Amino acid sequence: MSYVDEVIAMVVEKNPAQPEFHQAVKEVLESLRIVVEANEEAYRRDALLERMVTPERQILFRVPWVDDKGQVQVNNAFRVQFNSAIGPYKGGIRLHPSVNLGIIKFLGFEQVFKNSLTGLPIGGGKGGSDFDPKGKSDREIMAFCQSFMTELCKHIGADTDVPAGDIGTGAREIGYMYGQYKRIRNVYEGVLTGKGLSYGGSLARKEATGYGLLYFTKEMLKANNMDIAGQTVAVSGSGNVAIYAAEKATEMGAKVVTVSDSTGWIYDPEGIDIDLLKEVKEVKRARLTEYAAARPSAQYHDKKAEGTNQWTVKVDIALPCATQNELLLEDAKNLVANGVKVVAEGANMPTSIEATEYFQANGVIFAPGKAANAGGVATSALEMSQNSERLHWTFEEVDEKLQGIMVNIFRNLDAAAKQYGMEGNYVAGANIAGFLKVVDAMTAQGIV
Ligand code: NDP
Ligand code: 2IT
Repeated sequence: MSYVDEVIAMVVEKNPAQPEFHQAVKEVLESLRIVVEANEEAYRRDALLERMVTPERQILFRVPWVDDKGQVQVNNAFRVQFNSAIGPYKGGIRLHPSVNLGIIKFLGFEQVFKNSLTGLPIGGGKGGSDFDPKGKSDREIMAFCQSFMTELCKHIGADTDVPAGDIGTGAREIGYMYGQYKRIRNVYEGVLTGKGLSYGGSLARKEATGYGLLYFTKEMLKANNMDIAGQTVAVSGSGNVAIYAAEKATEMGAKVVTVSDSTGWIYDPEGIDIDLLKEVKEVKRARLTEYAAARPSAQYHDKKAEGTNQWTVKVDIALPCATQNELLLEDAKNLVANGVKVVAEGANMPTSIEATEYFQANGVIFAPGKAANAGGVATSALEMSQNSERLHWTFEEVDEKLQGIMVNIFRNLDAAAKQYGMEGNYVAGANIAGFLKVVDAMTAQGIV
């Protein structure tokens, strides 16, 4: 058996019931075959792949909190500190009822390569809890966040591990967590990113993942003699990433005709009204039915009742921005049949391996999330820099740096794909480029 196959088999055997983690490891290692084969002897001796797929540290804890009825609730929480070869652990905190250790490990593993691709000094980690923020009062959210941080604060720090937002964790949750960290540790430091602007947050961090996705896509299209202006776009999700992806795509002259949430999706042939979407999602925290009610051109589709989703619409570009495995083979077939030309992942691993292969086999330009959505964590690293020098940069300064970073990421993975004889395979290019830097640092630092 090849070294890659041995390690994939080992991961499946040693990490039972963690299908998302298996999937992420398979996707990465499969595309590293050529690099691993060229260095097999040294990598085997150093157990390099075994160390790459095994988190440096995993912290599992309970989070007890009191709900508004006086009932004590208990949630499971995780922080997986995956790899610190190139910098302090860095990655978001996901609050969603589906969260389990396998999901946090898949996200932490992806984050290692993503953070490497940014070119900035950040290692990879991820955290979260099966707490469901939906329908909770502000006081309940605060109670959970404070209890969560009461334990987590023992394991993180501005030079150790710097969490941020992800699904279910936005500015409100980061604020409550930051307050509790400061209270217990008695230090005012950049231990979290995505903070509010009044207490150390960075301008453009909120917009960064969605904007970065479009800066990356624009550069990728340029290399393929295409442009974003004039294209029709399907976005999935209607959270932080989706909103700012839709906003930047619209600014660049595209027409975004769909957004979605976990229960339904909107088809708006006039183009999504970004201000209305923000009002519904960011201010009212309401469902997309409210968007449809306020917008005559919009049609609301219930996913369960109709058995459809936004990937059935005819578009040129698809931007999955909600969650993992939200774009499956069947969806890929629908999109290809409708003439899709480009798919760029705003979410982490939204496309299944089979769907990705189908796109690649059918000439669709495909950008993996670990490259295309790296603008969020890259801007988090810029927030860390500003906190360290105790200064604030202007929106334009941060946005300009973000554009430079996204263009560089594309150029690096494009070059890596070409160097290894896989021109146009941006999945392989991203995995190889991200991997090589981490390997170099791990090798230099000895067996740790
Ligand atoms: P938000 O919580 O702001 O929004 C998530 C959106 O996805 C919501 O519209 C939500 O619908 C939908 N969604 C979540 N879970 C599911 C599910 N199981 N099935 C269907 N729809 C779902 O999260 P973000 O926008 O921050 O994150 C979206 C994706 O982008 C995630 O994969 C995240 O890991 C990734 N990402 C985020 C970054 C960031 O900076 N925030 C950076 C890089 C990647 P509903 O409200 O109904 O639950
Ligand atoms: O998946 C991701 O890159 C994020 N959720 C952002 C992480 C960060 O540290 O900003």
